[in-house]
Amino acid sequence: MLRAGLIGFPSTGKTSLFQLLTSVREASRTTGKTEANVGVSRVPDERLDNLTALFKPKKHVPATVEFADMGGAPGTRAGAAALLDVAAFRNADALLHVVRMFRDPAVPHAANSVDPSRDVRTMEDEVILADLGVVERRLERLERDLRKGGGADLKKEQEILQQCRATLEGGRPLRALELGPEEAKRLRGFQFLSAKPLLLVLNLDEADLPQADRAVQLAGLDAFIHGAATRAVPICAKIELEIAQLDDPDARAFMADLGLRESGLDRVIRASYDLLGYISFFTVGDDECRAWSIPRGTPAQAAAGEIHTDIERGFIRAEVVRYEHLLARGTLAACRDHGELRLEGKEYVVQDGDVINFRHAT
Ligand SMILES: Nc1nc2c(ncn2[C@@H]2O[C@H](COP(=O)(O)OP(=O)(O)OP(=O)(O)O)[C@@H](O)[C@H]2O)c(=O)[nH]1
Ligand SMILES: [Mg+2]
Repeated sequence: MLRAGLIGFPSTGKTSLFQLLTSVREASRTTGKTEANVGVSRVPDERLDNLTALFKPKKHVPATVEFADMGGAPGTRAGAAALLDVAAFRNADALLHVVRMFRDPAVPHAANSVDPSRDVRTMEDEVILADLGVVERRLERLERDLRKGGGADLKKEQEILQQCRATLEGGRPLRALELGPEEAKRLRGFQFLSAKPLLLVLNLDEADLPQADRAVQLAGLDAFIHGAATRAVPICAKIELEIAQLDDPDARAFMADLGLRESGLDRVIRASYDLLGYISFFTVGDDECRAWSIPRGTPAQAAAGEIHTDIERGFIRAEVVRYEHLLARGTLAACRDHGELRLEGKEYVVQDGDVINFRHAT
């Protein structure tokens, strides 16, 4: 499952957003210790809804994203160095930086003024500094070990970390580094925060909602989001809270009044999913219709492992049909009759929207 950590300065709306995204109303407050509250959201997917309408299965299982919000006392431990102590953040696949754009004078701002581009830059610097600390400690250690006569492997690690240090000292995040697969693999173990893809969640003022499409420009972040693995998505947590309290038809009417096509939460979840380059494939049947998440470029056999390691191990072949074809024909048999059901081997690269039945030995 895909994991995202919510970071941000105090009172920017992290916990509000977390509760909205995960429907965890009462976040557990652990005092003293650094712990994160973790919750799960469903990835909205119209395709799965349509497949469910077609198969009328007993169960319908959407893809999910896990979100982590910093627990503990509100307004404390927002700094990036603190996040390094918390496994849920170190292990995250992506960081979601909740950026305050709402102006409400009733909610004090940690820096006494609302300035999204300053906050984004400051957080980036903190994240870079936290990683630099990790790099420097490791480099010192490596130098000692190399003096005692370490091998070529340590030397290689030193070279990569020196490259990281130069990048970080230049004020650039590690996600900006272009690494080969070998180097990327070596760095993965360090779980650097600045290497994680970054989604800026711009928490708009209600009054700015009509200009949501221009949120990035309003925030002065055009240049920033051109960085590698960096995106932005606008939302208004306050409005979303109001929508969440309405029944479905009322919520839709309210959204239409505001000119919103989809809920901001759906946008945040989808943007996280896109940022990470994840795609979905589907399994269908009378028992269950289900969406599975995999990184783009995953071969069929590895995709089978997402369902069960036994299916991966005993993989024979994948029966694949495009979602669009299945929806148009109505049944798998009709797709087969029209030559739209393909048999693929283990190297087949699974495509977004594939409906797959894995044949496997037991
Ligand atoms: N006006 C307005 N207030 C908001 C919005 N989002 C959050 N708030 C308010 O801001 C305050 C802080 O919200 P939280 O969600 O607790 O913020 P947080 O980032 O988790 O704060 P800490 O955990 O204390 O750092 C609460 O009183 C919220 O009701 C918004 O979009 N507009
Ligand atoms: Mg909070």
